[in-house]
Amino acid sequence: MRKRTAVRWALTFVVLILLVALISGCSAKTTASKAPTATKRIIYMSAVEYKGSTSVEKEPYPGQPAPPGGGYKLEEPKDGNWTNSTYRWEPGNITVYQGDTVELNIWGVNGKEHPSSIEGYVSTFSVKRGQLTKVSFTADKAGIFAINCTAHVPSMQGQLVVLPR
Ligand SMILES: [Cu+2]
Repeated sequence: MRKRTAVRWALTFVVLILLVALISGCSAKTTASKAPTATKRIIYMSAVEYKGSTSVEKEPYPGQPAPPGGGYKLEEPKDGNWTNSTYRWEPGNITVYQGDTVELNIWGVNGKEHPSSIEGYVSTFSVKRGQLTKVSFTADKAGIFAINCTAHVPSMQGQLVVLPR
């Protein structure tokens, strides 16, 4: 009888130790997501115009005008075909760490000119068709910042994501 009680106590003790180990293991902070040291990030982007077209035979022309601002275009049918297009940054979102030095290299694929800015970082820059525009800055503030082209609103808005260090 005594032996059995001792075994029971020993088992209870082992279970308690395992529970404590499990709970402390779950609540331990993870260190895997630590930011790497500040670095120079060279990022390549493009100013692009996506286009789509079809025939009125396959799909009726939508009729309503495209939203204003120059970011969207909808052209009335010509010879039975109608087209639509939109301007975008490609990629639209870029991510860096706070403290990184950033060099954006932006190629103008379509659109004569894209007068632009990066909220909180770059007050003005311009991307022209067939030219590479370099935009450099130090990402000293964490947050999400709009990359805006004022000629193609609202679709040509990207986001600079600066992760806190
Ligand atoms: Cu634009």
